[in-house]
Amino acid sequence: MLNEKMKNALTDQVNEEFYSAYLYLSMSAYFSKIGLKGFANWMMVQYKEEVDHGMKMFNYILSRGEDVKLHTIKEPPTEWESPLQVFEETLNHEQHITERINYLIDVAEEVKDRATYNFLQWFIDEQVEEEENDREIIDRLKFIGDNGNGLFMLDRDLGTRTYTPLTNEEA
Ligand code: OFO
Repeated sequence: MLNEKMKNALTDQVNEEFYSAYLYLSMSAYFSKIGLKGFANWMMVQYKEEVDHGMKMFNYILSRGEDVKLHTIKEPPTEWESPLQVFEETLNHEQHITERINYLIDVAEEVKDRATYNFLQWFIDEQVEEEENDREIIDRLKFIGDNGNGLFMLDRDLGTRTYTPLTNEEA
């Protein structure tokens, strides 16, 4: 059993995570279209990780004996002006998700739900890592500026990112 407010907040977060997945899938399509295959790969890995986040949240609600009413996922944007703009938007979005996770923790504390409080710690660590990754890529893109060679090298680096599924304990 979950407190009603807690359950609703977690269910909204399932939607937020699947929207994140959609957003990054759309960004992956944008990068493919402009010929940056490595950037497209990076965003495709990000998409898969967000699906894992959504499923982790979904499975947790079920594990507490609740049903899950899924909401409509809103449509993501499809066009950006530059790779830098994409990653600035990605960082903004992750900062929004961090605020959401902090809100969920506030609710868990308010309703004295220790299990959910513990469950959310994984997401806190994940958010630190995600924001750091985005900042690093933004810094590199700013350093590169209009240098085509630099962009080519970054594209090659981002193309090496691989998806690692969550372990059984994490999922
Ligand atoms: Fe990007 O961490 Fe989930 O949303």
